[in-house]
Amino acid sequence: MDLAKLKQELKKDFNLSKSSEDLQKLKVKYLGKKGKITDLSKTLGKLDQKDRPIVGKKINQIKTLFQDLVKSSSKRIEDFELDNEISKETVDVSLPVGKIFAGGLHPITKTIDKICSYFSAKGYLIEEGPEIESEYYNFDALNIPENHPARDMHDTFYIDSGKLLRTHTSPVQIRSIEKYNVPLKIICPGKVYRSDSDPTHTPMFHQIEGLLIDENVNFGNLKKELIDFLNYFFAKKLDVRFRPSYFPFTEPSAEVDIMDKNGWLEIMGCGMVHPDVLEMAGIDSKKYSGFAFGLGIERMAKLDYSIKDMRVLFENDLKEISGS
Ligand code: 2NL
Repeated sequence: MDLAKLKQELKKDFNLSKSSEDLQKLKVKYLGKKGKITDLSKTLGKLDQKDRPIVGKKINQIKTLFQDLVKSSSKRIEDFELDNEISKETVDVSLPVGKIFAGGLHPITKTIDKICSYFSAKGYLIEEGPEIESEYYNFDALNIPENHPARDMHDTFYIDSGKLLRTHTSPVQIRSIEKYNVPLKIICPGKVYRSDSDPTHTPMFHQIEGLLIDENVNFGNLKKELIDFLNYFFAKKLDVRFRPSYFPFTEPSAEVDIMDKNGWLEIMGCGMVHPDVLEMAGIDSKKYSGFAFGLGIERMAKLDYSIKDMRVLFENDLKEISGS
């Protein structure tokens, strides 16, 4: 065996090795059971006694060379494999980013904020109250006595011993009259509950009611306040119509309609606070008068955000309600 040739072959093999597997194969090829260096070592025994140390030394040199080559190639291959791995994992920072969902407020929340901040800027106090109410605040104080058909109209959820889930936010207004006395300007947003549930009615929905009590408040003041608000809310000059209606707690009462592309659209209810309601709250109805109005938030949010189906507001599918 030509040792110089073997050395050359060894160096060439190592130069060509490209992976850890290649190195493993070389170990087998040269140092395995039938490896080339192993074979050489086996020939030692057949040599003349005097030649053995010389050839043995050369074989050892080749083994050392093999180890050195393994070391240097390992380093080269490791670097190469790492470079490969890194280049595969490269992130192209110039690519456009996908849509980012940063989260946002629910359309109902945004609509409440929009309406409350408008009235707040006009000096109305924003007032909230309990969702579990007594029959007194929800009905009696609002001129809706027991056995009055309006109680059935409201499809009330009763809890027990005279407690119920409020059917409107009006009880908050009665509580506020007791708390602040008059004159008074308040706006009351919140959840209300009625036990009807079908595609257009949910058992829980949101309402905002406004109440202004002072001396010499008249229906003209109410009309101006609501027309100004509606023009602000829809950001355009609207045709507004006040149509006679009935609520037990106001007299006279009216529904407010706006002209929509499909004709008149009922948008809120209002009226002059019934003198009996004022008197029950301890206010002199000869000295003071007031107006009140109420509107459904879901309806307003639906119009403001062009939501087709109101159920979207309750299903909380982020694709439907975020960014709207
Ligand atoms: C509607 C109609 C309305 C009121 C609410 C009210 C409150 C007090 C006294 C008198 Cl304390 N009135 N609230 C008045 C008229 C209409 O709401 O359609 N709401 C969705």
